[in-house]
Amino acid sequence: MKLKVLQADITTFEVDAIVNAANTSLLGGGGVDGAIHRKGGVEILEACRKIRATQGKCNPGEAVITTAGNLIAKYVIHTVGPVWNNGGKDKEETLSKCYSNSLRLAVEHNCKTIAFPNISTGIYKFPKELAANIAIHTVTNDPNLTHMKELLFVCYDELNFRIYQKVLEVN
Ligand code: AR6
Repeated sequence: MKLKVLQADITTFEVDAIVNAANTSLLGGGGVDGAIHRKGGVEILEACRKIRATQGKCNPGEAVITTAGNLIAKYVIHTVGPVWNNGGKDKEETLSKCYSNSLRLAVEHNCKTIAFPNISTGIYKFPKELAANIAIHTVTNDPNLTHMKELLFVCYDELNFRIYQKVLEVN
């Protein structure tokens, strides 16, 4: 099985790419974004600033790639999840794009291992069960998955961890 679920801190992973649940500014924030920038150091922020200067903000659903700075991973892929607000199909599609665009960037950079956090399920308040279903459905149906050796879903909170285990069992 290429897909794995773990409960851990994503900043500690020795994978080719870790994915960051960023915001449109790409300049850092709280949650997993804060943890990645804190541990990864200023190199990541500098790379994000360069991207901002050349291509502007990162829209929800899109992804960009930078160095991982002081982290053990090679790259950080920053993607911007949707803010749930009142939800809707467009929010679901945007979340799905976060996973497919991140996976595409990873493959374009010859990554074989990637770790995803539970994008949008923290500060952006996307319902966890729906988000897990979208994440798993998107990656399992993405042709880019065939290029990967391992794809990890790194859950931080116990509830997400249990939800992912359950959803993966029935898929
Ligand atoms: N490792 C893995 N997962 C983590 C970690 C960690 N170290 N820390 C938190 N999580 P969030 P969002 C989980 O809020 O909802 C930021 O301010 C957390 O339990 O980080 O996409 C950005 O700048 C949750 O399940 O991201 C944006 O403004 C998941 O990561 C905004 O938050 C996502 O929670 C993005 O909100």
